[in-house]
Amino acid sequence: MPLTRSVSVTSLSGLDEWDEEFDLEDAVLFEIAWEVANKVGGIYTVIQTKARLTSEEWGENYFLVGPYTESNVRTQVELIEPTNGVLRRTIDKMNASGCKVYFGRWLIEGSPYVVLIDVGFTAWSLDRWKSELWESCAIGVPWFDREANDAVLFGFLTAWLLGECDEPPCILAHFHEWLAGLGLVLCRNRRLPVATIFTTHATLLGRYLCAGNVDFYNNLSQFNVDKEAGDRQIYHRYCIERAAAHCTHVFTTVSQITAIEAEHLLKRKPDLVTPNGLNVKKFSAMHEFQNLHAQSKARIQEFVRGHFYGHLDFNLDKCLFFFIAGRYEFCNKGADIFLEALARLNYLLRVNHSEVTVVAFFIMPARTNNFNVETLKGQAVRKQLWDTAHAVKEKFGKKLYESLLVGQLPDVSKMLDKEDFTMMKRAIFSTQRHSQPPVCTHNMLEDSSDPILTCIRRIGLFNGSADRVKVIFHPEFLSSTSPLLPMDYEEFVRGCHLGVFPSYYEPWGYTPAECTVMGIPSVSTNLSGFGCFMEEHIADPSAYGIYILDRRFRSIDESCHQLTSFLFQFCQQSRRQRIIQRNRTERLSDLLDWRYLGRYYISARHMALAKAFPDTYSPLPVMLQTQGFRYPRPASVPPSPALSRHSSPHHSEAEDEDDERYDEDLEAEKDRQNIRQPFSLPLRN
Ligand code: U2F
Ligand code: UDP
Ligand code: G6P
Repeated sequence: MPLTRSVSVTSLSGLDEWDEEFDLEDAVLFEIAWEVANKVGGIYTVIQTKARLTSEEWGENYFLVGPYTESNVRTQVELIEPTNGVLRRTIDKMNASGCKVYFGRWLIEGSPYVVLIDVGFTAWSLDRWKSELWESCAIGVPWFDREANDAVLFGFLTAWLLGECDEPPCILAHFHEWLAGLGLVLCRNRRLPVATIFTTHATLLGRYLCAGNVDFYNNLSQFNVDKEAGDRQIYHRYCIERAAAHCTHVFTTVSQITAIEAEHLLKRKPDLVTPNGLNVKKFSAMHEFQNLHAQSKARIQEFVRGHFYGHLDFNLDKCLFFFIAGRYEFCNKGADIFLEALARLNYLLRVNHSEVTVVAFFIMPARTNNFNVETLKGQAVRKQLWDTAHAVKEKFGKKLYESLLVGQLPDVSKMLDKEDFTMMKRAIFSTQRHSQPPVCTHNMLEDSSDPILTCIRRIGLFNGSADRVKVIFHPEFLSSTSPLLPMDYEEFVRGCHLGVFPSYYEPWGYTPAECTVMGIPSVSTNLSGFGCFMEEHIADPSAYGIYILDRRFRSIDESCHQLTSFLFQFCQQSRRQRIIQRNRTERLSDLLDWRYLGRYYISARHMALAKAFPDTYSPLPVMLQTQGFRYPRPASVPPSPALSRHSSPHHSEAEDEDDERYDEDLEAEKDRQNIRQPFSLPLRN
């Protein structure tokens, strides 16, 4: 076991460097979550993207612990013999006592070791463990809550695993979310020599209360938490979550806003905020991400050509693609105010005779029974037109070639014959359509009560030809194998112009963060962890393509109004302004890279080790925990791109592109000369 590991952060352009040696003795780190090698929601993204950095730091002494599911293991995990002697003995012992515990490498960047526990295999112990839980912690779990039953099994099994690993002097166990939290409670209850961290990515009550149309943030301190949990039949889950938050040595949440929520709803103030990062991949060519935008946009344009066949009366070159994506929580994710703002934008673009058309995509999974015929037909018609054009082009080319071979210029009137015209006329006839292009790409099971469709019916955004805003609802996550829109989510995001995430409840919000590292501007809110984090770190976020909507101090109507003005401003930008803005957005990637944000996890780990093993460890100096960075206002242009002036009197779109690199270099140079303003992050309470 390596005795000392060093953390070296040296290549983050502009952000403070951190090159320290931390003495970790021979500590072992277990990170425990229900979403290890098991994609359910955002916690999977946290663990999967962080794995490389944590593996670099902890090497052979890092183990992720999660549930075993055959399908996940088949596609993501290479099962191997345990490499660590203590762990091998522990796993053998557990397996000899009627458990099924597997060991392997998770095939992601960093290839971390995983210990996967088959909770179903030990279901025979459920009743016994439930009574033990009742006797030791007074938490009673009802039989019908399957997820809570899994939490009990997983909790007892992880506590068993950690209790058996008795050889290394210092075990550090990091538990994520209530589903894994019971293991922590049991470790403490059994007084195991384990340093513990509990990270909550949202609170159970917060999620439930917000989904129920409660004025959440104005009443945070007034909720009768036990009653609210009881009314929603989640009292037992709430008890597990609250017990984990109180038992742990170090309690963390993903954002300041969730820290406040936790303080009120779980009654413990988090010790530290551990913001979520991403594994940022840098391209060797600076403008590579711009090229990728152009390529992906072309593929979205193809889809739009098919979808709007027969009604393609708008200029695709002046068409902007907006999108919202994520779990289908209509109000929590802000789909409600996005639709309202789109209706207002439609009006503004019309009365201002704008040439811009906006296509707004809603990518939110709902219950469907497959694609609808009209949508599939659109793509078939487009393909047929393409094939026809191609066939005519081939014949035309051949005749032209023959003519040139004999030294003659072709007689243009004879290049196309009657048959060609018939074929082309037939193709044009097939594009006739009497209905409007559909709003929804699938047959919805609950069409009449679906919140997005109901709202669209009310505001009347039916993809009419006079509408400058068109809507496409794709109620399924994207996939490169789809017959309709064969793109994976990342490609799709790259091809869009703006991500719109006006969430009301969003502890962090990976979707706008993902947009940022791909250089795509986005709208988030000051009620989302990401929005607040960016507001804190950037002097003028909107100049960097980070539009932060005020949903905290404004009414819904005012927020809609502000969102409409963001969208309208965005539509008024020239191509050059969009390109420059994308460059700026992409420059923020370093801030969201685990190589920068990983330090908060490091701090949390040291804090926990110092609390549990004070003779061996001391917490990191405060400076290291709070050092921060603030992006200055871009030096070269006024704050809002919509207001920025052209640097020469007139530009065509083509000239705009030529100027792009020059402008960007100039701006980067000015930024370099600008003094970085040091600041202190109030992340530590
Ligand atoms: C937070 O996201 P989560 O991943 O915690 O949120 P969900 O994915 O909605 O998970 C909440 C619960 O819903 C269940 C899942 C959890 O108990 O097991 N669930 C399910 O059963 N089936 C599904 O298809 C999806 C969920 C937070 F909300 C974000 O803002 C953060 O970005 C994220 C990462 O910190 O954590
Ligand atoms: N996402 C996806 N496919 C899609 C749309 C979204 O994989 O078609 C992913 C997206 O990349 C993001 C996650 O869904 O990582 C949503 O995470 P977020 O933190 O925004 O919300 P959560 O669902 O965790 O509350
Ligand atoms: C990228 C490409 C350019 C292209 C531009 C389109 O910057 O490198 O070649 O013209 O995207 O930008 P737009 O915002 O109009 O999609």
